[in-house]
Amino acid sequence: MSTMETSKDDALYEYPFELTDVPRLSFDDPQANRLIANQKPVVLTGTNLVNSALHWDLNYLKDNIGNSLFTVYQSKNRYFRYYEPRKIPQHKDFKPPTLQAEMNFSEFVDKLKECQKTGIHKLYLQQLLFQNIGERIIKDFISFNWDWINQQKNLNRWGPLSSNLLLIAMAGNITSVHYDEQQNFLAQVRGRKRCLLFSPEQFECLYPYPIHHPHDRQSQVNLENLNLKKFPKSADLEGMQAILEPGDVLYIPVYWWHQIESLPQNGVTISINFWYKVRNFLEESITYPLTTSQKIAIMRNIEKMITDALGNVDEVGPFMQSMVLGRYT
Ligand code: QVQ
Ligand code: ZN
Repeated sequence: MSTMETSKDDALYEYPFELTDVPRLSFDDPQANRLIANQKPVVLTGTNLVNSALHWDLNYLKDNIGNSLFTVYQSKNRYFRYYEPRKIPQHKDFKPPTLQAEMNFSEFVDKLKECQKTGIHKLYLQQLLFQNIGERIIKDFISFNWDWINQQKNLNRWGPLSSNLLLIAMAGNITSVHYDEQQNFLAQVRGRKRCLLFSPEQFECLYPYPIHHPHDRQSQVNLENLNLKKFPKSADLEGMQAILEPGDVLYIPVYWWHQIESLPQNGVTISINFWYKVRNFLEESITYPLTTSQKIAIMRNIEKMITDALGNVDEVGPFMQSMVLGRYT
């Protein structure tokens, strides 16, 4: 068994590509801070970041989180691939892979019990924290280790905290592989999560959807069923993996691809993420060679500009092909 697997992980799906372990270091290990400074993934132990939430479970949250509405995604299978509703009008044939509903927490708990019994649907509660939630939860939230995480933000010259997402998943849920444009500390509160990470350099192996597509930033590749005919370069994938336990904090660097699976166990998994904006690198003095992240940011800007200039998403592909086929290929 690799160092990653423990007896309870016998059933971990074996991917057909290499997965090295994400380093797991104490938060006060200088190597941990070096990895974060170099935008490399690391699992941090001992941060106490969300220790004040480690007692959270469904009953406690139901009794204390208040009556506000929560966004809950429902999927017919275990996959939750994020999509942007505002980009759907440009893609008439797009079928949202999940249904999105708003409900209060006790409705969510009831629906969860029903889904766990029937096994027909999977649910995923994903709600930005701090929209008039109960004061017990606010007390727990205020007790997060903000000193440590603010120090990380300042040390690494990140932008402001943009949001905290409360994530409550059923066992088996998979958030499909994608990248975000923000720095992220993913804190595990309850249950265990298997996180796969791929560096931004693997961009060509993961075939992201076009920027104007509702699945912008999401990979077209199904890691559990590679289609080498359609996506031949996915054969060259090389990733990292981390199994998060309660109290662990995974640093997911901006533009790093990640797929998150809630491991089988009794009950739900609970996580809280901390997304930080990154400074616009164009405001910084640019040094060469450019980093891959900077090149991805440039590609995104060019794709947006072409899409806006053409005013028709169907023309973007042919336009870019005419620019490069036979000239740069
Ligand atoms: C999960 C992020 C992770 C979460 C779903 C969206 C979150 C994410 O499944 O743990 O924090 O960047 O992708
Ligand atoms: Zn993400």
